[in-house]
Amino acid sequence: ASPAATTVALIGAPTDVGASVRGCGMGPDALRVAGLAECVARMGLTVVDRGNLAGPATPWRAPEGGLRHLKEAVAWNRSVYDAVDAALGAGHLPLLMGGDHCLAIGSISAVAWHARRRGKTLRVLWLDAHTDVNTEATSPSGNLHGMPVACLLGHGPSALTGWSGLPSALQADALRFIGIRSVDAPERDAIRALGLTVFDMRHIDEHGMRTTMTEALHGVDEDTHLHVSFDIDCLDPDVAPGVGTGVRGGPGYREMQLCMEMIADTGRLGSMDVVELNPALDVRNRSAEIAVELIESLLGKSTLARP
Ligand code: 4U7
Ligand code: MN
Ligand code: MN
Ligand code: MN
Repeated sequence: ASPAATTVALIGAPTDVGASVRGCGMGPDALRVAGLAECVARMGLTVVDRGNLAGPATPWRAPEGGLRHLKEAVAWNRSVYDAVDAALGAGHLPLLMGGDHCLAIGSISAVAWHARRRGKTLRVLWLDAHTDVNTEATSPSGNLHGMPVACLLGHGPSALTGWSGLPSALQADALRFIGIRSVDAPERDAIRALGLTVFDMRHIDEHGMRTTMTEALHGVDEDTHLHVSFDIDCLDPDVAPGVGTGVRGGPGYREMQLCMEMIADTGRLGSMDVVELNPALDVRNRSAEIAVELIESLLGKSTLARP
């Protein structure tokens, strides 16, 4: 099935402001070099490349008040919010090319605002090795790429919450995590306290990706706006080595592709983030190429037409 829009807007946000390791600011160009625009066009969709957003350089300061680079992260997220908002306003499917995962705060806040205005129910699939639900009070690193989920749920620095026009862009029941295998102890408490639905690697091992995705997509219907936030470190690092915070034991290529194919089958994909790709750590742009292939599946590529 095709996504909900016929035009895909590529939005580059070349920053590593929220990350611990330098290099994911080169993500947008690595995805372009790997042929992302051509892949979207192959799927019969119109593609517009909005180029790269501008923003402050990463100063590599120490955390202040449990947060690193808050001011710079706010500036980047503001630009991302505006670009995603403009794409959705034009009826396009925004594809945010990160950059690190803190950019999902701006991206998903804009998506939440549009979904609410159009009377759509928002469902966010968070494909990641990590749950990213730390706050300045719990984060072991102070890095904002470990906090976007908390911010979107209304917990975190006030400068990064409430962007959707409501105290929280997301309600806990809108979120599904897939591929999780690294959760800090305070994040575990937050998951329980907030009632978050986490399909961790053990769940995928025991039930398989097919059952997992059937569960994660349960309730998605014609009134759903589906957002996919794809952290490249969700993949096993043997498959996609170009990430700053890789964790062994992730989904393989085929498993991840089935995940994408089942999302595509809903026909409800309305927006997405591709984040945390770090070309400085990649091998011959392999991780970017794999990301592009997976996006092709997400946009509806299938080997045989299915009923
Ligand atoms: B990513 C971490 F402590 N939890 O908060 C943290 F393990 O966007 C990692 O998922 C966060 O890549 C990873 O710093 C953020 C750490
Ligand atoms: Mn991650
Ligand atoms: Mn992440
Ligand atoms: Mn990471």
